[in-house]
Amino acid sequence: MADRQAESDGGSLLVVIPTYNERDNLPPIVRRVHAATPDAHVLVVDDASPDGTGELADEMAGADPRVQVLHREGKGGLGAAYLAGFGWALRNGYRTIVQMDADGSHPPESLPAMVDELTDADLVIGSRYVPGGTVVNWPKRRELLSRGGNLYSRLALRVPIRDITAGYRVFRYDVLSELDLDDVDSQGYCFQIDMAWRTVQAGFRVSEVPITFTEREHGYSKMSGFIVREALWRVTRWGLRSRLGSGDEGRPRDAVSA
Ligand SMILES: Nc1nc2c(ncn2[C@@H]2O[C@H](COP(=O)(O)OP(=O)(O)OP(=O)(O)O)[C@@H](O)[C@H]2O)c(=O)[nH]1
Ligand SMILES: [Mg+2]
Repeated sequence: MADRQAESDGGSLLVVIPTYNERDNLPPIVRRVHAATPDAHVLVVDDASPDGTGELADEMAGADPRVQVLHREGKGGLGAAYLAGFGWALRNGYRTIVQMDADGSHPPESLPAMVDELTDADLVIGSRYVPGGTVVNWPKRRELLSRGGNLYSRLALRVPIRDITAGYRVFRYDVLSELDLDDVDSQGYCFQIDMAWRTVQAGFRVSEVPITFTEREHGYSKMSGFIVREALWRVTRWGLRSRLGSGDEGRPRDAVSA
């Protein structure tokens, strides 16, 4: 893995954007991030995209000191890319770390509200399923699957998070530094559930802020039978383990707010 390890100039908010073939989407999303939060730094984590997204990111970094790039050798999956970005963020001392997809599904315009919410929380989730949140351009079948996955996770894990599979999040430094990130190997949607579950179990406060999630206009969905089965199996196992363990491994319900 080539890591440019550019030094942070003291900016405290880092937006981690993983990319795999996102040439068309990257410039507009970074522009929107800086329009919404001018002081934010952006870390693009590119897995040697065949379409040249990594080179484009380097050009953007050359033109704007707020943009930096972490190059990885090959496609390693979204979870691994985020974990690499989180490690980089911790090493560079960022206090607030955002995860945001490049495809425009996660509106940068909601970032100020999400960061504000961090005064009362340690992890803020940009949520489709709290009042005010919504999904644009999703087939009914996809929404049902997402809602079903969230309902199942909420019941199995007994955490009152409405959108635990959401990928738009703001973490405090303390959360990511306390969790054992080396131990996280979940893929796809399960990565999001895994991180939220670990955050809850470590006693941190989770809050949700409504967002408008817009499905990407170009490209194809990564949703597959494998991703669904992995999430179902792992969530079931975690839920059973917490029930059979101390009996109350989760935190008090009132610590999570929407
Ligand atoms: N670095 C890196 N980024 C990835 C990889 N896979 C996906 N991404 C990025 O992760 C973000 C989310 O991926 P998407 O393809 O949008 O996946 P999704 O949102 O789960 O599913 P759809 O939008 O429905 O396709 C995007 O910014 C992708 O470019 C990967 O293997 N490596
Ligand atoms: Mg997407």
